[in-house]
Amino acid sequence: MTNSVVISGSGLWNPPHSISNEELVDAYNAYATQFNQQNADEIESGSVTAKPLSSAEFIQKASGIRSRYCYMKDGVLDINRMRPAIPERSEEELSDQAEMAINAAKLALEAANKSADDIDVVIVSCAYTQRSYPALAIEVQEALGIQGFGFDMLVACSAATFALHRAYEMISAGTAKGVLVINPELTSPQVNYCDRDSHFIFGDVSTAMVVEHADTATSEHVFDILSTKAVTQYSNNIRSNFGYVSRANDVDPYGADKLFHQEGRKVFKEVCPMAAQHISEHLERHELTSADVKRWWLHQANINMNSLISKKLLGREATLEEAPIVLDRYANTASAGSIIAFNLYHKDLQAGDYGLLCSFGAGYSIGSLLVRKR
Ligand code: CO8
Repeated sequence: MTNSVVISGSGLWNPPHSISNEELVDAYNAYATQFNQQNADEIESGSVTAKPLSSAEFIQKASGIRSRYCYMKDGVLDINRMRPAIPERSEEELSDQAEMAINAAKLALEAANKSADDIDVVIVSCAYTQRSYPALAIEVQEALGIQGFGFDMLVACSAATFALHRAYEMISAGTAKGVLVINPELTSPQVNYCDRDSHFIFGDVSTAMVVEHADTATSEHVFDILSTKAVTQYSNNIRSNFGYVSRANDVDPYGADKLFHQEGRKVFKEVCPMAAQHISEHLERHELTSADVKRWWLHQANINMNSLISKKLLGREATLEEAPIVLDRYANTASAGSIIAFNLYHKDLQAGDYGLLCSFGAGYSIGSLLVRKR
């Protein structure tokens, strides 16, 4: 056996519902107007801050997002609810996130030409899991009939790349024969749809990848993982305080600070140079430069971030062919963004072409994989 580790297939599943900027802004503005009317006296006296109005033009210009998928549209656009209405499932039913995970996993297995017998590790890795235990990965493992083990990982926007790193290491070490890395990004329950600055950012989606030895790979599009690189640096600029301790803190477990919130400008300024430096250093390890990379599957948080990072790397704006953008249709899907870009834009690459997957986000966390088409 050679020591080569490959990505041999990927899967992408999106929910059937989508919400355009216009629909989202109409609902938010109706909610904000109602809030301002209902709190007119307090706003007048200065004890309550008026809700500012949102704008679809701003959203598209500031982020590049036009639309996002939503696991459950019901409730999000209801100005008296402003959160998805997801019915609770019984303990005997498949959980929502496991179902999302399985949908993407089946597509990845099919693309990789693999069955459950070829997999012995399942990693469910995403920004949130809907419960702490039993692990979603074990529920997915059971539903797919996989023998071996599974575990969940949380690394916010870098969950997918960091899990691929673990898969790469397990295959390299010979402790696994086939790893299924799945990212069921159910973000909508954590979005504060009452917050003008962040109500538009996220979408729901599920992605998956199969990682195995080159010697067992039989699919049409196989990518050698040449190396991985990760870095984290603590920052409070992207944060969610939701957690099991809230109950003991005697606070509202659904307050605004328990949902996603960020200092978007600071994130932009701090993360772009970090990501560009990280990628350059990763390429230098292989005596490569940015010009040698045919495809950039970058994290999809904001189109202006990707444009700035690619300018720092290439000295010019990357073309859409070089660095595909999917966030116009999918929005920020936490860790799934770069995997969606890979899934949709890898088949045209030729043998020997280099590609780079890179995530950047909360933590801060940055993760990259340098790959080469077989
Ligand atoms: N409509 C109209 N105006 C608005 C809106 C809106 N919706 N929102 C803000 N404005 C206003 C602001 O109030 C401001 O007005 P003023 O100048 O009067 O103060 C003006 O527009 C400009 O505001 P900003 O400076 O905030 O706008 P930016 O140009 O910076 O764009 C962005 C805001 C789009 C948020 C941008 O800063 C950005 O994308 N930054 C990077 C964010 C990022 O990458 N975050 C990553 C977070 S994701 C992650 O790590 C994973 C977390 C886990 C997943 C969570 C799932 C829920």
